Amino acid sequence: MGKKTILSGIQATGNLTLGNYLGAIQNWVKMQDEYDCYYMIADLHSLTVRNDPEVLRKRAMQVLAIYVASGLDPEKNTIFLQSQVDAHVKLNWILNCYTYMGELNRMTQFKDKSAKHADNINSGLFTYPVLMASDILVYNADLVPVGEDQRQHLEITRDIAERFNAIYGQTFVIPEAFIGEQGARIMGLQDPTAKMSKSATNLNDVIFLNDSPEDIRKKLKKAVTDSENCVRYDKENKPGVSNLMTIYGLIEGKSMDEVEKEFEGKGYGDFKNKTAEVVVKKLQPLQEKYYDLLENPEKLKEIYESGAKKAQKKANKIVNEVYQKVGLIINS
Ligand code: ATP
Ligand code: LTN
Repeated sequence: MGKKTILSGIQATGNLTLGNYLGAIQNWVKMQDEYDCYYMIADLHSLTVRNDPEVLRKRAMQVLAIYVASGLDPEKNTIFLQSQVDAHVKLNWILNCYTYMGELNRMTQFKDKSAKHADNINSGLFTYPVLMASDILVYNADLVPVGEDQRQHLEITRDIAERFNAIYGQTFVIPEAFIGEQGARIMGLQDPTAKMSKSATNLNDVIFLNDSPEDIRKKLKKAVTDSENCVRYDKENKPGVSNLMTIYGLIEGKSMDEVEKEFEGKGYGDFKNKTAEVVVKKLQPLQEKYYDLLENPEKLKEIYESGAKKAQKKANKIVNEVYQKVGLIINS
């Protein structure tokens, strides 16, 4: 049997964060040998909020450089820009006609984003999950590695695929979310009850992957904790400390019990310093590669161009099959 297929992506809406890395990219890197992996930059999804065109193009290249600098090998994985593979948009239209308004109305990300962008509640924001479903189904992906916040979008994807299959016969693989246990939700450093997000307004809430060591130390020093001064995992009552423990544990490959033991009898000062050191150590080599790649736009171009070609091949097959099934006429 061939390798199973994986697809995932990240929007180019800002600098990537430690949440993106620990919740998504780190898992992708682990999967690249075992699976046939498609990793895209979700630049079309980025258009659901307003962007400066030049900034969006720059951000897309930054996301690509982060993918590669994090250890995704462009030879082993198909790495591409969503907008360069037309099949996504073609399938998107079809699937729009198999998705109900009521289903989309229940999406919590739509509610959150409409509250954040009250002046621009566009229909792209509303139908965002249908494009995401198209991204996944157009490769017949078996697994989709994402953070916890994307679970609902995976569920609607499965519902759409099942609905289509029920009408037209077996067409789509029903994909499963792959959500790592611990890194599924890295929280903000200032507000540990909300997820760390690249579009956050309070910069102290977020560690960006390209933050300098000084900034990382400063931000972690300021991170909200509690008055107990005891490194103990308790998400409900100690969300700040538990979040830092998660970050520490994920980077060091340690369980929460092990982290508790390591810092027994030590205060938050020590714990924060140590956490800052492991984050800096993890990000330093990544940043070096990242800046090297950004200075080499030709190399980046080579990666996304050959990625798009490979992706297009697979995606076109599935779109043609869908066109045929719904009654469209395909040019031979
Ligand atoms: P935005 O703030 O623009 O909505 P974001 O930081 O949430 O962006 P996305 O592009 O929506 O990033 O997400 C990319 C991937 O990173 C998804 O798989 C998402 O689940 C994951 N991810 C994002 N933030 C976190 C987080 N704080 N913890 C764990 N995973 C995360
Ligand atoms: N909505 C996702 C980004 C995304 C995605 C996808 C993730 C767009 N298309 C397909 C997995 C599979 C997010 O993380 N905000």
